[in-house]
Amino acid sequence: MQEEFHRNVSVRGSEEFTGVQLREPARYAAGPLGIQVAMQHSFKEMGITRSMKALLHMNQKEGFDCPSCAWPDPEKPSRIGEYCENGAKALADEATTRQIDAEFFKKHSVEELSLLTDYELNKFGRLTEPLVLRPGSVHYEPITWNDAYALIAEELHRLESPDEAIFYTSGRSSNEAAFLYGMFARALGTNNMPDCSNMCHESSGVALSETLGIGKGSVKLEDFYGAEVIIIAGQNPGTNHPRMLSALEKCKQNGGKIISINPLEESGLVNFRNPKTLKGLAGNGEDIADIHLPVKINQDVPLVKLLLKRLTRLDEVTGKVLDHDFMATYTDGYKAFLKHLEQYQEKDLLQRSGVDSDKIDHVVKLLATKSKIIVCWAMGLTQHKNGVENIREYVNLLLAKGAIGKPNAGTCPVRGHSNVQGDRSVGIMHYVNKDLNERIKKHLGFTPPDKEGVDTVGAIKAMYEGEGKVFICLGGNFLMAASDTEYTARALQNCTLTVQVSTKLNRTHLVTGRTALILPTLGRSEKDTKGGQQRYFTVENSMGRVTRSRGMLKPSSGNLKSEPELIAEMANAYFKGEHAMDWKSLGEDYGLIRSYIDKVAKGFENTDERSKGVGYYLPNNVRERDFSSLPDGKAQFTINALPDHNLRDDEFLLMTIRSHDQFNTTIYGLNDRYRGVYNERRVLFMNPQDMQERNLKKRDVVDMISNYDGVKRTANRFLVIPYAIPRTNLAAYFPETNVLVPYNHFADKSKTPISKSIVVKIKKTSP
Ligand SMILES: Nc1nc2c(c(=O)[nH]1)N[C@H]1C(S)=C(S)[C@@H](COP(=O)(O)OP(=O)(O)OC[C@H]3O[C@@H](n4cnc5c(=O)[nH]c(N)nc54)[C@H](O)[C@@H]3O)O[C@H]1N2
Ligand SMILES: Nc1nc2c(c(=O)[nH]1)N[C@H]1C(S)=C(S)[C@@H](COP(=O)(O)OP(=O)(O)OC[C@H]3O[C@@H](n4cnc5c(=O)[nH]c(N)nc54)[C@H](O)[C@@H]3O)O[C@H]1N2
Ligand code: SF4
Ligand SMILES: [Mo]
Repeated sequence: MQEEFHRNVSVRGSEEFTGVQLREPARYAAGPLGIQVAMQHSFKEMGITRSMKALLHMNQKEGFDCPSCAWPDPEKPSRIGEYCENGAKALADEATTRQIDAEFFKKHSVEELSLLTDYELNKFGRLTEPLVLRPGSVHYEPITWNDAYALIAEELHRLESPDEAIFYTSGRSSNEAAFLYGMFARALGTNNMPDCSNMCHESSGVALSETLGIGKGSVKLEDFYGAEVIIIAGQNPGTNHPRMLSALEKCKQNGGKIISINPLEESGLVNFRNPKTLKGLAGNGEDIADIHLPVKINQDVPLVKLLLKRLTRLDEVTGKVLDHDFMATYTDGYKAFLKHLEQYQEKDLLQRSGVDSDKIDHVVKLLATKSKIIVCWAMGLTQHKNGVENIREYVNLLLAKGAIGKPNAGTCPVRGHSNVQGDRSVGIMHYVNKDLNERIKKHLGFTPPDKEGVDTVGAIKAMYEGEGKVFICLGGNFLMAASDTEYTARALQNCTLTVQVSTKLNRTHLVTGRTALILPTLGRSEKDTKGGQQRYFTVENSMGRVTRSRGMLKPSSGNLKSEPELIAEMANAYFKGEHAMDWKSLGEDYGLIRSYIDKVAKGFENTDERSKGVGYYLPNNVRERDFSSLPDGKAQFTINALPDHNLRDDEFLLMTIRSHDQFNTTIYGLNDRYRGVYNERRVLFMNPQDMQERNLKKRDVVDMISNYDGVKRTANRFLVIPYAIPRTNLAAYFPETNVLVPYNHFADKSKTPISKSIVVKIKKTSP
C-alpha cells in the first residue's frame, strides 16, 4: 500500500506484546507510591539535582506552569511542592537530559524508526537542532534556521491559494505563541486553523455557547471547596487531572458529596491518599465518591433524564426541589422541557442507563435538597456522536436546580492540555468571528479572511484530497492524535511540505509530506533569554485565570528557538518586511505581543501587569448571570434525543481511554497502575460475562474490527482482560485504537471524533 508514496514507512509501528502482568485494580490514588513513581521518572530522566530544582519551581508564582493538564493552581501554592505524580512525569519527559541530533538521524532512517513503538520513539529524548527530510531521502539532515524559514516561505509562496496552507495547534503553546501563529495564518489569508480542541472539548464549547453564552466553564477552583454536590461525569481525574483530587478532598471535608458517573469505577474517585497530609501518607486517605453510577457507554442522556424525571416528580409534591424562580427569571424553554420529559418511560430510561434504580434514588435524594451543585466532565461526554447533547442535558439539570451563576455551583468542563483554553482565547479558531476580525483590522492593520477554515476533520480531508499542501503543526502529534490513522497518514503524505515545531520525536515526524521539517523548540521548564533578559509568557488555566510562566532550566541545546520567536521569524521570512505587523520586533519582545493581545483578544487587559502573582480572571458572563447574548437574553433549556446504537449480538461499544502512564500520544511508561495493568498497552478491558459468552479467556488475543459505511478497519492483537465494565462495553487505550475510528464520523455540530463510542466486533486470533 505504501509504494505509491515517497517512503516505505510503517504507519502503526510495532504491534508486538511487551509482557503483560496483571494485578487487582487499585482502591486508592496517589499516596507514598505516587511520590515514589514520580521520583523514579524524574531522577531517571533528569538526575536528582535538576529534578529537585525544577519540581520546586513548577506551579509556583515565579516559576513555570506545569506542562501537563490545565487544572488551575491554588492562589496560595504549597511551597513544598504544588504538583502531582503525572505533572512530575510530564516534566521529566520534557526536561530529560537525553538528546538526539543530526548524527542520530544520519544513523537511523525514518523507515527504520517507524518500526518502533510510540513509547520507544519518545524515549530517545529531546530534539536539539532544526532538521530537514528532503524529497526521496529517508534520512533527516541538519538545516540552518534561516534556510528552514526560506524553504517554508518558498513553499507557501508557491501555493495557488492561501487555503492550501493549514496551521494546526496543540494546546501546549503559550498565549503569545498562539496569538502570533493565528495572526500569521490570517495575514497569509486563511482561517485553516484546526487545533487539538477539535478532538477534545469542542463539544463542550458548542454546547455551552448555545445554552449559557460562553464556550468555557463557569466555576472557579475556590467554588469546589463549598459545593454541596459535585458530579464527575466522563472524567478520570486520578490520572488526568490529579490535583483535582485535593479540591474534591476539601469539598468532602467541608461536608460536600461527590457523585461519579462513569462506566468504570476509577481508582482516584474511590479514595485519595493526599501525599501532603499525614492522613494521606500514613493513614487511609479520603474516600472520594459517595456514590458511583456505572452508566453504560454513551447513556448519560437517558440517565440524566431519569434523574430529572424523578426530581420533577418530587417537586410536584413539595414545590421546592426545582428552582422555579431561577427558571422563570433566567431561562427560556423550561416548560417545553418539562413537558418533553413526560414522553419518556422511567423503565426504559433505567434500562438504557444500565444503573440500579436504588442508586438513582440515592442521587435524587442528594440532589433534591441541594442547589450548590457543580458538574465536571471531560472526554467521556464530548467524544460521542451526540457529544454536544450529552453536555446540554447536564446543563438542563443545573438550570433546573438553579445551580448556575452563583458561588459553589456551575459548569466545569475540565480542560486537557495546559493552555488549550488560552490558545482559543487569543485567536486559534477555524471559524470567523466578526468582532475579532474588526479588531484585527483596527489594531494590526491588515484585513483577515472572512471565509471559514478547516478544523481537524476538514484538514485531514483537504490533505487527503490534495487541497491542503503545506501543513504546519505548532506542537502535537497529529498523525497519532487524529482518527483513522491510515487515512490520516495518506493525507499527510499527500502534502508537499509538513513542518513540525516539536520538543520530542513522534510518528508525525516519520510519516510526512514530500519535504519535512522539524523545528525544535524550548519546553515550558527551560529558560528563555534574549539580550541577557529572561522572558516569560502567559497561559490561561481551565477556569479562565491568566498567569505568567517562566522557565528556569538550562535549555537542552543552544540551537533551540522559543515558539513566539520562531513563528515571528517564519512570518518575517515570508513577508520580507512587506506587512503591516512588525514581525521581527514581535519575536523579540513578548511584552509587545501582549500589548496586541490586550487590544485584539476579548477580555484581555493590561496583561503585562495583571498576570503577575495569582494573575487575573477573564470575564465570564455566566458568573454574572448575564445571558444577554442569547435569544431573549435567557439561558436555554434544550431538548435532546436519546442516543441509539442498535448494537447487533456480535457488536460492542468501545471507548478509547488514557492509561496512567501517558500524556495523549506521549507514552511515558507501560503501566496503568490504578487499573492493575503492568508492562503492556495492547490490552482490551472486557466484562467477564461477555467473555464467558464468547468463550474468551483472560489473555486471549483478539483483533478489533469496525465497519462504517462498508469500510472495515482493524486494530490487531489485543490481550483480553476481565474488568468491571458494563455488558457490551469495551475499553482500550488510544492512540493504538485510533486505526478504528472513521475520520468522517463525529459529534453533530462540534465534529469531535466518536472516540468513546466506536462500534466494533472482536475476532479471536492466534497469540
Ligand atoms: N496524565 C495525563 N493527563 C492528561 C492527559 C493524559 O493523556 N495523561 N490528557 C489531557 C487531555 S488533552 C485531556 S482532554 C484530558 C482527558 O481527561 P479524561 O476525559 O479524564 O480522559 P480519558 O482517559 O479519555 O477518560 C475518559 C473517562 O470517561 C469515561 N467515559 C467514557 N465514555 C463515557 C460515557 O459515555 N459516559 C460517561 N459518564 N463516562 C464515560 C471513561 O471511563 C474515563 O474514565 O486529560 C488531560 N490530562
Ligand atoms: N482515540 C482517541 N483519540 C484521541 C483522544 C482520545 O481520547 N481517544 N483524545 C484527543 C484529545 S482530547 C487530544 S487533546 C488530542 C491530542 O493531540 P495532540 O495535542 O496533537 O497530541 P499530544 O500527544 O499532546 O502531542 C505530543 C507532542 O507534542 C510535542 N510537544 C510537547 N511539548 C511541546 C511544547 O512545549 N511545544 C511544542 N511545540 N511541542 C511540544 C512533542 O513533540 C510531543 O511528541 O488527541 C485526541 N485523540
Ligand atoms: S494536576 Fe495537572 S497541572 Fe497540576 S501538577 Fe498535576 S498534571 Fe500538572
Ligand atoms: Mo484533550
